[in-house]
Amino acid sequence: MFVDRVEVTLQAGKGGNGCVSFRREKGIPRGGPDGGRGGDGGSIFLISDQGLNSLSYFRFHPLNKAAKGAHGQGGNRQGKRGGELFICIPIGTIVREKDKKEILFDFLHPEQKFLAARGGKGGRGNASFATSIYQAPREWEQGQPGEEKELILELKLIADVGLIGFPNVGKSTLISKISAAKPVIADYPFTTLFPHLGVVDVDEFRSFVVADIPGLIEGAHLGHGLGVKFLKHVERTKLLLHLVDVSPFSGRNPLKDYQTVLKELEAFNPQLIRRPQILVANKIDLLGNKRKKLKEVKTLAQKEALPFFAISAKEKRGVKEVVFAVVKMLNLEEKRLK
Ligand SMILES: Nc1nc2c(ncn2[C@@H]2O[C@H](COP(=O)(O)OP(=O)(O)OP(=O)(O)O)[C@@H](O)[C@H]2O)c(=O)[nH]1
Ligand SMILES: [Mg+2]
Repeated sequence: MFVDRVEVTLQAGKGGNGCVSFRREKGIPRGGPDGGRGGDGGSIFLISDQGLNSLSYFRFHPLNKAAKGAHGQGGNRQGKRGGELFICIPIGTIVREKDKKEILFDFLHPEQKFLAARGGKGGRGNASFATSIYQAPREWEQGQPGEEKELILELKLIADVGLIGFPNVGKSTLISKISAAKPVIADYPFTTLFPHLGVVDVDEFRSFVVADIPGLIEGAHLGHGLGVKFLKHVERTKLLLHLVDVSPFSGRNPLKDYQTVLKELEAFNPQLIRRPQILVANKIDLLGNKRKKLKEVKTLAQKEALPFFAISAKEKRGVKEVVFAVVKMLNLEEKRLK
C-alpha cells in the first residue's frame, strides 16, 4: 500500500521519579541519604531509510510510545533509562506539527536522524539534595513527562526527473527499459496507481532517479481519474519528461493531450510548467506510413522550443538518446541551481 500522508502521535517516555532513602547498615553509624535519581524516559527518533518508499507503517501504528525511565533506588542506584525508539521512514518525508505550516525536518538523504519527541528527564533522588549543613534531606523530584507530539508526515519523493503524460502513453514502459524498476504495464489507462522510482545508471559515474506517476486526464485537478494528488511527487524534480502517444490508432490526439497535461500541471502548481521539459513522442514502431501525429508533435516542439525525441519505448528505439539528453539537461540545471 502506498501512503504518502499520515497523522501520527508520538509519546516519549516519562522520566523515573527520584528516590528517598537513607543508608542504614550495621556498623556504619551515620549512613547518609542515598536515594538515586530516576532514569530518563526514552526519546523517539525518526530515521530515513533508503529501502522504504511509503509511510504505510503508520497506517497501522498511528500511536508510538517510547519506554519510561525506571524510578531511582536506594544505594544511589539510578533508575534504568527508558529505551529509545527509532522509527524508519522513507527519504523525502517532510515533518510538520499538526495544524502548523512550519517544516520541522525534511529528510533528503539516507540515515538522517531527527529527534521528534524528547524523553522526560529523571527526577533527582534525595542524595543529590544533601549539603554540608543539610545532611538528611527528604526532598525528591518527580520524573518529567516525555514530550507528546502530534505530527503530520508527508512523503514527497525526491527524483531528478518526473515522467508525465496521459494514461497509457508508455511512461511505465519507458522507466522499465531504462532502469531496474519493474512497474505494471498494461494496455489500459491507470495501470500505474501510485508513484514509484527508478534509478537510471548512465555509466560508472552518472546516474539519475526517475519518478513514474499515474497518468493525468482532463479535470485531474478536480479529482478526475486518479487526480493530481500524485503530482506532488514530481514537485521536487529538476526536469520533466513529457510523453505523448503518436501511434495512429490509439484514438488519442497528442497535441490536445499535451495541452491538457500542461493545464493540469499549472492548476496544481504554476511553478511546474516552468520546469525544463523534454517532449517525447512514443510508440513510433506503430507508425507505418501514418506519420501525421508525429509531424504535428515535432512542429509543436519547435514552436515551444522544447527538446524533442521520437522513440519506441517498447522496442527501446531512441531511448538512449533521451537518456543522454536528460543527463545533459540535468548537468545544466545542477550548475544553474548551485
Ligand atoms: N507498440 C508500442 N506499445 C507501447 C510502447 N510503449 C508502451 N506501449 C504499450 O502501451 C500500453 C501502456 O503502457 P504503460 O507503460 O503501462 O503506460 P503508462 O503511461 O504507464 O500508463 P498509466 O500507468 O496508465 O498512466 C502497454 O500495453 C504497453 O505495452 C511503444 O513504444 N510501442
Ligand atoms: Mg504506468
